[in-house]
Amino acid sequence: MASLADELQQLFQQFSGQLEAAANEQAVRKVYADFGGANGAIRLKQKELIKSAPNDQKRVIGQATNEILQNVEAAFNAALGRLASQAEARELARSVDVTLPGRAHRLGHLHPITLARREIEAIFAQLGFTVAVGPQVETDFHNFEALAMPKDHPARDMQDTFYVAGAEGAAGEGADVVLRTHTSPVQIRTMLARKPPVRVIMPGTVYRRDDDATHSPMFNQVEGLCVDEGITFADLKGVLLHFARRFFGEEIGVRLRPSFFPFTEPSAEIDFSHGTCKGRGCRTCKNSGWIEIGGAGMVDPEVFRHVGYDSEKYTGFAFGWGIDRMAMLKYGVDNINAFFEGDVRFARQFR
Ligand code: FA5
Repeated sequence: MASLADELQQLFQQFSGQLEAAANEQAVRKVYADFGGANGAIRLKQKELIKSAPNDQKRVIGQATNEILQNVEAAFNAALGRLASQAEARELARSVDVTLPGRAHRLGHLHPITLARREIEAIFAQLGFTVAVGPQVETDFHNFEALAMPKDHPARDMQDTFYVAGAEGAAGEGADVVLRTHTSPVQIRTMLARKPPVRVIMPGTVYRRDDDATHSPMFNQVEGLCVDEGITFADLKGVLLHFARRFFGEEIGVRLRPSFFPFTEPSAEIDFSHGTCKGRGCRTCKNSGWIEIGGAGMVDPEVFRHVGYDSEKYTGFAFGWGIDRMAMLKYGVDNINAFFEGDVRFARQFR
C-alpha cells in the first residue's frame, strides 16, 4: 500500500507542477486531460492497479485513487477559476478614454435629382395633383404619333433617340419601339386610362441623342397635365408661378417665350432666371441670364381626338420640364454631367 500511495502522490505532484506552469486555459485543460482525463495517467494507473490487485484489495485501491482524482478535479477547477479572475482583472485594469470621439457610420443619402423630384412632387401634391409614371421603353405611337408628331414631322428631328432593335411588332402590328424622348407619352397613357377632370404630374427618365454642359443623353423630366372644363392659359401661368416661387424662392424670375410643340396650341418655352450668375450671364446660361426649363401650352384638340376626350367640352394645359436643369439652378451646378458621373464627393454635398 505504501508504494501505491507513493506512486499516486508522485503522479499528483507531476500534475500539480504542470498545472502551475500552464499559462492559459488551453494548457490547463491539456494538463487535466493528461492526468485526470479518461485516458489520463492517473486513471490508467488506477485501472492497472485494480486489475492486478488481489480481490480484497481492489476496493481500497479504488477509494485511494478516487480521492486523488477528486483532488485533481478540484485543482483543475481552481486553475480555471484563477485564469478567469486574472482575465477579468486585466479587462478592468484596461483604461478607456471616454472622451475619444465615437466611430460614426457614414449614412447614405438621396441623390440631388431625387431630392429635387421629391420636392416638385410635394409642391404639386399640395395643388391637388397626383403622380403617375409610364414606361421608359415606349411605343412610337405614345411617344410621337398620339402627340401629333407623325413619322415625317420635322419636330421629331429635335428628339432623336435610341430605337430598340428587333422590337418591331412587340407592341402591336408594325409598332416601332423607342427609348422615350420626353415624359409627354405618359399624358397619353393617363388620358386613355381615365376621364376628366385630370390633374397629374408624371416624373421620369428620358433619352435623347444629346451631350453638352446642359444636355445629357439620359435626363429627367416632369410632365404636368390639367384637363377640365374651363381651364385657360391663365391657370397654367398661375400654377407655373406658384411652383417657381415655392421651389426656388420669391426672387425667381419666370419668362414665357412663344414656341411650338405639335401637341400644344398655343405653346410657350419657359425660362427661369439664373440665380448663380444673378442674370449677368455665364457659360451655363449661355450668357443670357436665363435657363430654359421646359415647354408648356394648352393641350391641342388633336391630342384630345387621339385619346377620345371631347375637345368642345374640355380644355387643358400641359407642361414638360427638365428636373436636372431645375436641380442645376437650385443647387448652383454648372455642368449637368456632374449628376451622373457618380463622384461621391459631389453627391455628398446634397442632403
Ligand atoms: C419637351 O420635351 C416637351 N415634351 C415639353 C412639353 C410638354 C411641351 C408638354 C408642351 C407640353 P423640350 O424638348 O423642349 O420639350 O424639352 C423640355 C425640357 O427638357 C428642356 O427645356 C430642358 O429643360 C430639358 N431637356 C431637353 N433635352 C435635355 C437634355 N438632353 N438634357 C437635359 N435636359 C434636357
